[in-house]
Amino acid sequence: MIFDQEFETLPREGLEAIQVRRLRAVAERLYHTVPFYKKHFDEAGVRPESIKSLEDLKRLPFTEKQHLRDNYPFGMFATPMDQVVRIHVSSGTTGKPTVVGYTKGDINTWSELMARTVSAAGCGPGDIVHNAYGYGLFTGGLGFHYGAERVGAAVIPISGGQTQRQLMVMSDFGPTILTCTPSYALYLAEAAGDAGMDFKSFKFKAGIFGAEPWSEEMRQDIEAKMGLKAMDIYGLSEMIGPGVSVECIEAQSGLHVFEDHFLPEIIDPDTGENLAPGEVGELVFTTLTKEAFPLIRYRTRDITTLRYEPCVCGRTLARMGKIMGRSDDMLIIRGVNVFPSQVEAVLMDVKGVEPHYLLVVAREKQLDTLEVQVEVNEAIFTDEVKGLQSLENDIHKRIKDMLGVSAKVRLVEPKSIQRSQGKAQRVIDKRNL
Ligand code: DLL
Repeated sequence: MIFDQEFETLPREGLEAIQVRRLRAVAERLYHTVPFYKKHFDEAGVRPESIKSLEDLKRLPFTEKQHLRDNYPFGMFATPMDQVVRIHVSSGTTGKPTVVGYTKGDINTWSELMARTVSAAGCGPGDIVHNAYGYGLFTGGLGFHYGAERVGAAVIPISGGQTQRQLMVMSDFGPTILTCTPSYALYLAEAAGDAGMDFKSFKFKAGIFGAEPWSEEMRQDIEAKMGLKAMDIYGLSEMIGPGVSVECIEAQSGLHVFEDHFLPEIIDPDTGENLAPGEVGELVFTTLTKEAFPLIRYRTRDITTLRYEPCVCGRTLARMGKIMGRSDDMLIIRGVNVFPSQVEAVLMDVKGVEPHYLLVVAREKQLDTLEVQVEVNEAIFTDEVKGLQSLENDIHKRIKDMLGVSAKVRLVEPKSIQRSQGKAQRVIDKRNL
């Protein structure tokens, strides 16, 4: 279902004309309202009035996470505080969080974008949305809440945690759409099994999963175990939260970027040069309609691709690939670049292995070591030592062949790796880099 028929299917020339107009307006507004941007533009020697085409975007300087830190908490806001009606933060793990603000208009835009998002997964009036993204400072819970209400669906604002209660609600209320992180979805499925329930007997038709990386192989596993269509959704607090891009249920092939609000680019993370469609690099976004917290060429650190062919669903919006990882959580192990999602893809292809794993990176005698801990199912775990040994060897070989690194593989007992109710932690890096 396409929520916004006009804007999601605009011919590209029409879309680009809107983008240029909005780009120039936001650059001008930031230049005059946010001291950081005035200085930043002046130092780069660009005047916002000189923006005449999308090509001119390249001349604008990047905004980095550090700039947001330097202006903590409200220094990047482009409206006075009496216009701000909501504050969220990004889910950083260390130090002070990044603070983001919304005007009434921003909340309205966000609700529209989330309405587009849930519609893309087939959610409309009559659906019941079991929303297990965290409510609070995290953008996930409230973002989905407003979008689901906007399309006329009924929302169960259950938030994360209290897994047993979640199962009771799922079984008694019959929700049709599940929204949570992919790792929490798997945990819910597992907990249902433990409680003697068959997750597939619930009424879910689709799940909208995101906020953390997950591989195509993980999708297949989730769909098979949970009996629903598993859709990928991407977003980040600095843009708006969830509601930046989403897959459509028709193709499940790339995430449609809501380009009339967020202008995407892919750059080489080392040189900052723009890359061609299809090339792998870092995603950069410019907000085109945000009022309280607009950003120009914000470096997300997320690694993916962009392509522009129209989709079978009818949307003309560019599609980004699944996020392969972040440039800052890419592991460099003995000089080889490894994304945790690549290891995940290898593991998920092995029979008997469960989608719960942990990568432990350390350094011994100046050499990096990678240990891959992965759970196996009960049947395999109770097998003889010989069977386990040969499975370990098999995984070791696959990782070596696919990624070019030697990993120590440790098969661990079912349910021994910590489950997450929000974003999963997959990597422990013990090196002091
Ligand atoms: O995670 C917003 C969100 C909520 C997205 C609910 C989707 C669903 P932050 O806490 O600011 O915002 O974290 C943003 O999470 O830069 C990516 O690194 C990662 N991320 C988000 N979605 C995906 C995804 C929310 N589908 C950061 N695949 C982003 C991979 C994702 N990584």
